[in-house]
Amino acid sequence: MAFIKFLSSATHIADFLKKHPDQKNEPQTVLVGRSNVGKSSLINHFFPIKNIAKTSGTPGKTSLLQCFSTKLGLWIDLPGYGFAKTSKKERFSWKKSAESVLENNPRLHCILFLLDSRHPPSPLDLLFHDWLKKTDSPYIILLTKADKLSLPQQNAQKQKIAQILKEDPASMILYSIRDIAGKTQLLYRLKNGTFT
Ligand SMILES: Nc1nc2c(ncn2[C@@H]2O[C@H](COP(=O)(O)OP(=O)(O)OP(=O)(O)O)[C@@H](O)[C@H]2O)c(=O)[nH]1
Ligand SMILES: [Mg+2]
Repeated sequence: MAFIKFLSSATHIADFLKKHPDQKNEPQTVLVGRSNVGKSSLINHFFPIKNIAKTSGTPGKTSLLQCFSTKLGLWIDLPGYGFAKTSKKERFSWKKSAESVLENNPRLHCILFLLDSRHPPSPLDLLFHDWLKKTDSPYIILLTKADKLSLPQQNAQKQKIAQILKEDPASMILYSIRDIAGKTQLLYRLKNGTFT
């Protein structure tokens, strides 16, 4: 699964497609989740080409839609939400960028919704999850940084988060950039189009 190329960043998906008309019909996979949850790291791990997506220990690293051409269509790294230092103006522009990709978008193939496996979903996570349900959007929940938990803890957290979200635990994938278990499951689900 190595092919990936960074194309450009944009504030709105329409601007991006104007600049890259050849990408107009590509199915779009969008990564969503709070700041620092591991979105950019997942891209680097899933398509292992010398850290193509910028990651950071400091939250708020990804600030625009980062668009990548991949073997599985267009992948879009959305800026993380819930970064404490974000101003009102920045939150508004996040909303605009997110809406441009997530709403009324016939090319949207799947939303990868990332949650930290160690913590219960935050109020903003819950809000976004409600939105996914309400809009009947195709999504996969990934529980990131699983390597920071023991195996029994991983399973306990999966059950607990599933209960909070009223999701089937079997539909959620534990993901770690330290091994390939999550990556294998995600690849299978994306190729087969099995979304929640
Ligand atoms: N141990 C471990 N660390 C991880 C994993 N995934 C991400 N991290 C670390 O978490 C930090 C944040 O990762 P990013 O990928 O930059 O997070 P992001 O969601 O893109 O953050 P924003 O761009 O701010 O929205 C980095 O220090 C990563 O190395 C994982 O599976 N295991
Ligand atoms: Mg990022």
